[in-house]
Amino acid sequence: MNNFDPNAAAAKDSGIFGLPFTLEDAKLVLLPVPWEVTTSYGGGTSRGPQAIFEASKQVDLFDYDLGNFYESGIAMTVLSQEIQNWNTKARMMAEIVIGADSNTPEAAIQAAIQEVNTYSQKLNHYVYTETKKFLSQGKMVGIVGGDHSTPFGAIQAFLEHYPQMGILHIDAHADLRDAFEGFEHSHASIMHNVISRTPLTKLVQVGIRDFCEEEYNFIRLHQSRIQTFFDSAIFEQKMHGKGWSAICDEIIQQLPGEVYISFDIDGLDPRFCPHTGTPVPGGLDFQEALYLIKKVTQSGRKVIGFDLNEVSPGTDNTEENSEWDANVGARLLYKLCGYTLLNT
Ligand SMILES: [Mn+2]
Repeated sequence: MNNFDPNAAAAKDSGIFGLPFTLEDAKLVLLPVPWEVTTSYGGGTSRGPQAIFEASKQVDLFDYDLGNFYESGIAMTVLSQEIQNWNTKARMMAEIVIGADSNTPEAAIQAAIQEVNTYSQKLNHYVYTETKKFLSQGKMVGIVGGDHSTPFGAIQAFLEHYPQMGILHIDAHADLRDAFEGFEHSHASIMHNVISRTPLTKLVQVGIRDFCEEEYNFIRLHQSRIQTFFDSAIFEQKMHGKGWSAICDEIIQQLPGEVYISFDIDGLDPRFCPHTGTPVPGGLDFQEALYLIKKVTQSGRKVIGFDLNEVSPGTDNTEENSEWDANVGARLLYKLCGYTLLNT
């Protein structure tokens, strides 16, 4: 922090948000996971962490709601080259499955699915181990995806540390599909995996507006553990004159005292994330999402950690293409850091 001027432009070799912290002196560690193996529609989310890192240098450090929380220290780990290599190899295998037609031998499809699943397990183990390491050091942790399959290992590690925690899941999709396209750890299956493979007791979903009947039935089957605030139900309440603040209170009431936030950027209105893999019309306004998170902390609950995923700079690398999504992502990430650091 010596010689650091929070009001100046970010130095060239600075860390995330232009900050000078090392992993050792940061209270909050961000783990980037450049991974998009199972995405089936628009691509680019594996480059999300790098794009957010670059855009983060433009974020003003002083925050209207949270003051100078950055002083507790925020640092991002170096992007793992090994994970990027796994991503490339597993993606090639996934494309065999996604692009399969009637001429593709069934054995080739099954072998490719098997290989993708093995890479996903390796990825989950990596994210679990890294998260566990930092939590054991007494640090807070945030995951920066990548697609929405990336936080599974982190959620496992958080649950070992905070067994009573609940998940606040902001997303356009329910993500409750069982092994979508045969991939056990598909981005569309993250919360199915959390419910079926971890002891999590409370999943509270907000903004959900794209799901299949099987997912709807899964929610009803697990209604003691899953509470879903569908986007169209939220909209209808608003049309009947109910304020967002009162709706937030109902959402928050479902959450336990310790809250992990799993934030898929496509939970927001697509104008905030036009290049995300699977945009859906409708969704939350940027300020509505922030207000919900603020109210979680005002209720006395603690945000203990988070993931931010599906931010994509697009695939054609033009500057106007890449900047906006990452700009929104970096600002959202900064707020998530701030509300998490309130606990320190
Ligand atoms: Mn999702």
